[in-house]
Amino acid sequence: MTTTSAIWFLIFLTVGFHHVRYNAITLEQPYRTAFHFQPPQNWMNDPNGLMYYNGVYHLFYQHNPFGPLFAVQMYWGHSVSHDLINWTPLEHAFAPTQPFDINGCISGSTTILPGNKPVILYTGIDSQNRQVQNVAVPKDPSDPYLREWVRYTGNPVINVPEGIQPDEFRDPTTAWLADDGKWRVTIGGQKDKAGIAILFRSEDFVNWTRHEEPLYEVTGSGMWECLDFFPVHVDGTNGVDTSVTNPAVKHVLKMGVYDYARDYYLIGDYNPVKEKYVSQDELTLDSLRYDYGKYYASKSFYDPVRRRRILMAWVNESDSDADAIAKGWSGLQSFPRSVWLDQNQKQLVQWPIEEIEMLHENEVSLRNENLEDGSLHEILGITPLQVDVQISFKLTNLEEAEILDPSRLDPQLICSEMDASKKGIFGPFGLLAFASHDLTEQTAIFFRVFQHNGRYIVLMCSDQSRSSTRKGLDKTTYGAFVDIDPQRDEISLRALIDHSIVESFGGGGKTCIIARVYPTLATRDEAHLFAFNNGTKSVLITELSAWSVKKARINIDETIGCADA
Ligand code: DQQ
Repeated sequence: MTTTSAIWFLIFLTVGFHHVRYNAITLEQPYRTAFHFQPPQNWMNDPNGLMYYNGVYHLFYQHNPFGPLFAVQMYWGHSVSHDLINWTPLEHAFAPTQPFDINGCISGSTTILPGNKPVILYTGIDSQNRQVQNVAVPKDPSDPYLREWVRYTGNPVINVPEGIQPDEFRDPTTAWLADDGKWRVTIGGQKDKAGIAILFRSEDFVNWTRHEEPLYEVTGSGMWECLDFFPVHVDGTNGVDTSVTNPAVKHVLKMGVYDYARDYYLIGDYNPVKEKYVSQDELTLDSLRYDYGKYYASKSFYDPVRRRRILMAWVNESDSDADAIAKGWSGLQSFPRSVWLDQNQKQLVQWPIEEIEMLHENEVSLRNENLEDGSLHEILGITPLQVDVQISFKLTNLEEAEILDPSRLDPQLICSEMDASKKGIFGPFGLLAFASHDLTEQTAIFFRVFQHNGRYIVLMCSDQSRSSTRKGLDKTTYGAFVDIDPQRDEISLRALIDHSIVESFGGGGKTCIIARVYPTLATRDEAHLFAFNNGTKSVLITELSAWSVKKARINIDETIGCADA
């Protein structure tokens, strides 16, 4: 390059860069979130390597630093936090620069080795497009933020195993230490259409041996990615460190089922001697999911500070690539949730971490208000675009509930056919988020109660069909049953509402649904939040509490337009 062309190239770079910045500053950003994690700009997908180390929480994430759309050559974004609420952006932990990851640094996990030594195991796409597993350690373990990571020169430490396609072997879990003093790690793949959790063991984290049999496999389920494997107490809500195996714990195996982009999980027992996992139930399309809305590639970690297991996941957009380009970003992380085994040992329960309370202000509350057929109760005194709301309903005379058609037991289908506008007997009742004053726009999160096989069954729906006047959005309605007895229990709903996301927890966190929505009328001062009942039977709001949620400091780049508090 001549000197003149080099100067022109520099000018072009500078002008080009400022042009991008200028757009970012002047763009309206009504859909950027206030308390859900997102990077300053561009594309983000899976959370990676969540961990707590020396007083600091770390969140790494799949990032395309060059634009708001997915790219194969992923980087590891890196942010740190003291409270899991406010996050400071750091330099990328990895860029695809080495022969063993030159075509992408994709998902992986952290493990804390004895002596408090963090190590990352991640998938790299190598120069021959093979998915291989690589190790990295902090350059300076005394740096409080672990800004720089050094990749082991002997990478890859695990090559594609025999019989596995080179592009079907990815996303190592956090490793666990077995009684024999050796590490175990499991990595997702598929073999002859069976989803498999391939198991490896190692003494030193560098030399890994494949166990002949997978930890678990399911014929016909297709490729598994982003596995997670962790113990949960059989009794109590405390979390358990990943290496714990004893009769007081059960094990959860979570698999990202690629063909459906869904995170399913199983509960079962792990036998470390036989190196086998035995689940209580079989994996089917109706199996348990962490979340029945837009939610994928989740990852959990054990937080020793509050002795809990925390879960986060990638929440994709529901708008188009063109919208992502206009916004300059794409992708959120779900709000961190504590996760534990339900008392009945049949499912997990999830709940927003209590640190959200540091963002609460303007509490409003209500008790014992009857909602008759067709009533709307506006929740005033909060900021409807940034709110944490909890509401509980009590129902009486349930024997009048509709009978569920036994030929239609698919909850998502029932929710989309019987959307919030279709009157029932008990339900729909719940919340209308992001509602315009005339209700043209509304995101309805609601319940219906049916009779089925001699008992009562509670359906939870998130209905996006009227969430925006805009066309070309994915407005899929989501639904799932909530395992509670409405004769005995109140029916509770909590919703974290944040500009373009509604994260809903039914039945105290037994059923969770995330929806992405992009209102055009229900924005800024024009948005409302209502409790509603559109069933012929009245329902009693026993308790309602709502808080405005202050804006957290999340990866703030002051040059970028952010959602208003
Ligand atoms: N995303 C990563 C992969 C993972 C997939 C690539 C799941 O490692 O399997 O960005 O969303």
